[in-house]
Amino acid sequence: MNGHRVVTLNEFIIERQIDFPYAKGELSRLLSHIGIAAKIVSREVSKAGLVDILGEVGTTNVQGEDVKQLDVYADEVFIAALKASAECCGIASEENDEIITFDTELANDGKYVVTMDPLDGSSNIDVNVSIGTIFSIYRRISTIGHQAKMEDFLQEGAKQAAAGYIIYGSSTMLVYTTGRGVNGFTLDPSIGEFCLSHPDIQTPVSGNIYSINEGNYIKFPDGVKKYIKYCQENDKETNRPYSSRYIGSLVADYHRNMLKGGIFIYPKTASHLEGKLRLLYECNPMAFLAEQSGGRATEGGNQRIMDIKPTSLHQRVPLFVGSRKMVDKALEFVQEYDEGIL
Ligand code: P6P
Repeated sequence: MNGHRVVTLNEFIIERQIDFPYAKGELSRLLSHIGIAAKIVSREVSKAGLVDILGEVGTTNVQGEDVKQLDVYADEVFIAALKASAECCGIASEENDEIITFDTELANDGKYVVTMDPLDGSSNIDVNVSIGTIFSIYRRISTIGHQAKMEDFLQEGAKQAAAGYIIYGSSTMLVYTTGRGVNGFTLDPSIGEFCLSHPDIQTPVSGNIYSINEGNYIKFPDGVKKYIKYCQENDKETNRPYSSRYIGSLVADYHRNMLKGGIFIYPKTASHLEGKLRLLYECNPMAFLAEQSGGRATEGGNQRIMDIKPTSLHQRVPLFVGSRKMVDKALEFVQEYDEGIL
């Protein structure tokens, strides 16, 4: 270590609590419990390649434990940690059709609700590609002392109290914002702590990476097709075309573009007018992180992702997110060629 003090996630959360003069530590406790769940899931994800030894899903492994699908396992771990925090009164999870409430006195007094995708991109587990947990935290608007209600979860993304993701990759990182910038923490397995490794992350205002599933090219609106062709021409500043980088795991594609500069697009198509990604636990958290690190996130027009009023838990919206100048340029093509169609 180069002599700098190692700042752990919990130390950072406590130190930053002064940013919120009225904070009584509830959000801090909630974030710390998310960190605990992340360590547990990280341990299991790192063993995923050993499932053959540990036993196939649906069987019992050498320890006599039931082997679960990792995304079901992650869902259970995060739900248990959020319940243990006693600060969360309800959860909307990609793995559950309906909202989850705990209906205990302790939980019903919780001031926050959480939306999450416990293991996004889990289809990539078998090929050892980075996957992630994505979460948003909102202050409840229903009456404290009672169970969480649907209205608590259908708030605009602009109402997020916090958002972040854990990326289970070459290392495990937790990246989050509470509206005071974006900070990244890398898990040091030797001490079992997330340590501040990427303070005050800034998305480069431009870049030369574009991320989109070009396998859907023929179904894209003309404006998106034109933007892809624009990326493939020589960039005037660098005199070379952009690079296409698409992992198929939102957290991994977003994380790379946030650090290096780039744009991620999952647009509407002729067959999926709403796109594929979920507003509550994929697009809103990424949009909060993007805006807090100097980037931009819209649904393909001038409407911010975070201004969309949700109407259902699992609704999908198109997503254009990343370096501000790149999103602006993509929207120029959309406005020129797609206004009013599709
Ligand atoms: P496609 C993973 O299934 C996911 O929800 C995101 O993580 C990812 O960005 C997207 O879907 C990939 O979708 O249609 O390109 O395979």
